[in-house]
Amino acid sequence: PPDEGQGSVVEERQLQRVEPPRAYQVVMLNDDYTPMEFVVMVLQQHFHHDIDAATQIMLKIHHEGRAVCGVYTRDVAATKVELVLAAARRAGHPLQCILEVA
Ligand code: NFA
Repeated sequence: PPDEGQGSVVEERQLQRVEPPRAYQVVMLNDDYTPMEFVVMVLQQHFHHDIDAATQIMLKIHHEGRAVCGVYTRDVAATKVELVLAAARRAGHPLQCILEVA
């Protein structure tokens, strides 16, 4: 077996192959009450879309019922869902978003 003592960084990488982390998508759902402007703001502030991309995603949700807001590792995606739901509740809107395995 290769020498594992005093191993170089290159050797360590060859010995420890790891799977990439599973990807999770944050999916936002349509409702009849949340203002379009609020959804666009959330998409800009929490998912870093510019105003044009945020508007397109908001309209896709409005017309198709749902759209992917972003794809992240599990912890980052779960935190985004919590922050978005907290912002929506705070503003009094029923906006929903969920995690899905990408
Ligand atoms: N359907 C909402 C409205 O007409 C807008 C909306 C878009 C809500 C995307 C939730 C998600 N005010």
